[in-house]
Amino acid sequence: FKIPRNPPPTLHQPELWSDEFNDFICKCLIKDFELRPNVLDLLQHVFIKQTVGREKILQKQLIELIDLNQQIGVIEKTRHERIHTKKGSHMKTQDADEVDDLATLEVLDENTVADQLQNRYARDQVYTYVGDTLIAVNPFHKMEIYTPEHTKMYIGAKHTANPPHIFAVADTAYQSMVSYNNDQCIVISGESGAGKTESAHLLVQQLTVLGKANNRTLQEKILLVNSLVEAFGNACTVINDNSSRFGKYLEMKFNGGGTVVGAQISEYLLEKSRVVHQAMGERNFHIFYYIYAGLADRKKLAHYKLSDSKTPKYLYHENIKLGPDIVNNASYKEQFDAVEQCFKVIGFTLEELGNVYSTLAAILNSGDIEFSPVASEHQTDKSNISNMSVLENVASLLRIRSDELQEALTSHCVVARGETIVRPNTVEKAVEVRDAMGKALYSRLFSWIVNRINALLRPDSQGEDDKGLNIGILDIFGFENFKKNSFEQLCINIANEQIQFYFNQHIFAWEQDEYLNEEVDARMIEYEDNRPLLDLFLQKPMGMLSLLDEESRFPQATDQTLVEKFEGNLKTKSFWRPMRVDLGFGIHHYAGKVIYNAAGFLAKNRETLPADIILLLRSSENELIRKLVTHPLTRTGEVDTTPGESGDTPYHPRETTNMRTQTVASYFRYSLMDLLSKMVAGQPHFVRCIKPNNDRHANKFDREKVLVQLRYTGVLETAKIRRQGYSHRILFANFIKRYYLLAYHANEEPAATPETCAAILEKAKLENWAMGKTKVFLKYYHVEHLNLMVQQATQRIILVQACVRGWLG
Ligand code: AD9
Ligand code: MG
Repeated sequence: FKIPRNPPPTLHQPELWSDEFNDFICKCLIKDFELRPNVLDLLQHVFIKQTVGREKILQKQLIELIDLNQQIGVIEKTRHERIHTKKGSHMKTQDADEVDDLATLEVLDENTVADQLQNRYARDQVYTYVGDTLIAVNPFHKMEIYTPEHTKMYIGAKHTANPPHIFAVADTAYQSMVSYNNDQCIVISGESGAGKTESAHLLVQQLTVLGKANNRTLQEKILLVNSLVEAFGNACTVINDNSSRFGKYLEMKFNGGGTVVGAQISEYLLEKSRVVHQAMGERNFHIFYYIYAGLADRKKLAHYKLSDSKTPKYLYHENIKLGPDIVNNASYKEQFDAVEQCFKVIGFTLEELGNVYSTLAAILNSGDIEFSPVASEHQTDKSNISNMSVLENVASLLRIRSDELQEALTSHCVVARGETIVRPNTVEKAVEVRDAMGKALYSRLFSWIVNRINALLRPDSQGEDDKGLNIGILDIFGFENFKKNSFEQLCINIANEQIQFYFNQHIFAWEQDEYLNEEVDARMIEYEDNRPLLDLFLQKPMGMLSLLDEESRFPQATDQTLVEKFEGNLKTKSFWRPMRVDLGFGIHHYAGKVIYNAAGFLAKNRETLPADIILLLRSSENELIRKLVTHPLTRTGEVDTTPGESGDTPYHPRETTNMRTQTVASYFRYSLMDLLSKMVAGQPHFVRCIKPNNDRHANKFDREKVLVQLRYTGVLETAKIRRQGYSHRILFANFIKRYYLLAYHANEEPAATPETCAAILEKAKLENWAMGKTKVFLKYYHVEHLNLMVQQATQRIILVQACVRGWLG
């Protein structure tokens, strides 16, 4: 930047300045560019009239002022300083035509956007703004940009003062919560392995600092929550070694003063089928490996009826054939210690921990129960347990009677004409019941842990009058497209479809509606509306999930009749039947075409835990097991989101009258609605994660791959609407309440009219805003500028007062 040779003309009476003073002002300006308006204003309002001939005193006072200013931290680093000193030597400097915000690009097309991202990525600048949305390209290597210095650097700083960063998103959400006194929600999206979960961690990390958790323990606990639930809810997939297999909405709770006071998590749709079966190249949930290795390390395997020489079936896969592969894995052992530490710090008791381990061990053992067919007089479809010792082990871990377990696995009761008849289970059916038990125990255990965490981190003093504020962070499983896609992928992809819809609504639809209503002139942007696709899935009664439910009610239905039903009813281009794929059907998702295989859809959707098993588990002498099945009619993982009545354990699964018939699909629909209702309550912020390549390589930018993601996430359209549109719409009265200080005296009460608003905006020297019928329409950078001005005005008042007090005293 250029040092002004002469003071700007806005200053009164520059001819009165001596050369010496002139020089000094120039030095001040060099010392800190951003301070300029402060210095000028102060000169104008406070000093000028009385300072002719008193330059020396003034110099001294200005130096004090600058020091004070620096202490308060008002001063922002200039761009110049930032690029050359802050980032350290490994960072290459930014090219002149590179921009931090894509919405400011002069040429706005796909290639320019891709070029920008690629060049930035090449010099490890993985974050880029598109207006107020953040794009995060996965670096796939550790970066030195999350240090305590960075944390500090992004607190209360203007977006343009620092390079784009995930910490800035946390800051915007926090400042917005504090300034406007409303809830915020940060939505992180992107395909599997794009970096959502990592981003969520970083947000929580920054928010705990912003929320000045004065209670160190609380801060520590909140930071551990993510690691703990991820040990239970994440697993290694072919795409991501730490793939989230559930959706997570973490709400950080703040009091009215902006101090963090607690946290709550909601979990959605744990992919529990993984407990009993993993696709090629994939693994079970992390915790099973951790506990297996950890218990071996402590010589406790025998206590939990596990053996280090024989891998439990549920953990067995092509790379791990032998128990020792797991038990000798040092990293698993470390992780086990870490998980245990998390449990303890968060506040779980040793007894609870022991119960959790027994439950996990029982699940692992149950996978090894084997059945063999028994030929009886009339039929051959009875089954028997071929390894009774394993059954005994499971029963002892679950603290139930083994003969009853045997019966519950190998037979079932049917009620016919008022009479209860016991029918034998085929081997196939027995295996199904065994697996259903493992899945149900695991997902209920997961829900119990989440609810326990919530009870331990619930803010204690939030009464009716102090509802408090919260910032929610949504991190779900990303869009998936495998070689073979099943019911789980369908659910995951529908959830992503819904999040995309939510994004579109906020960025495009609602914004454009409001222009029309408020008669504001703004160019409409074309965007890909995925509403028809959501209808295809969720509409009643002819949407895909409804059809699936309907078919699940027919005992004679098969996966084949299901696909035929889809084909007969879903008349849209987004659905088709591919040739030569039995049970196959294709969906054209917003993020691409996926071929699903309907094999097992009906069974997965119906999936109920037999009443016999539930009754048996309710008789357990283990308190935890009893708790997990206290409400016998609930479906697995189903948790009421309203707080329970009893204080001790808030695990209160939702009970409805038709639970027995509730399917996975209808629960899924309910969960999605529940999630949305939480999100809609807050002001949203978006983080779009981009995966630069499929090989998880650092420094590899697969341009085609990125382009596809830019297309389906609507980055280009977002940039356009952010440049042309107005992301903030504030009612006149609210706008004036917050910003009148910039144009009026503190004791004035200007009328809530468009004229007052315009006066403030003009005083702030802003351009390109628009005035609606009831609201002021602002661009995202206007708001940032206004907020900073309010902050500076307030601080300036403090400074001037301090100076005046200094002269007088
Ligand atoms: V999934 O939908 O849950 O399968 P995510 O959550 O989008 O997926 P995740 O955050 O787990 O992806 O990131 C995948 C991997 O990318 C991580 O395990 C890291 O190795 C890597 N990653 C992601 N973000 C960063 C980062 N900011 N710095 C360094 C990162 N590495
Ligand atoms: Mg994840």
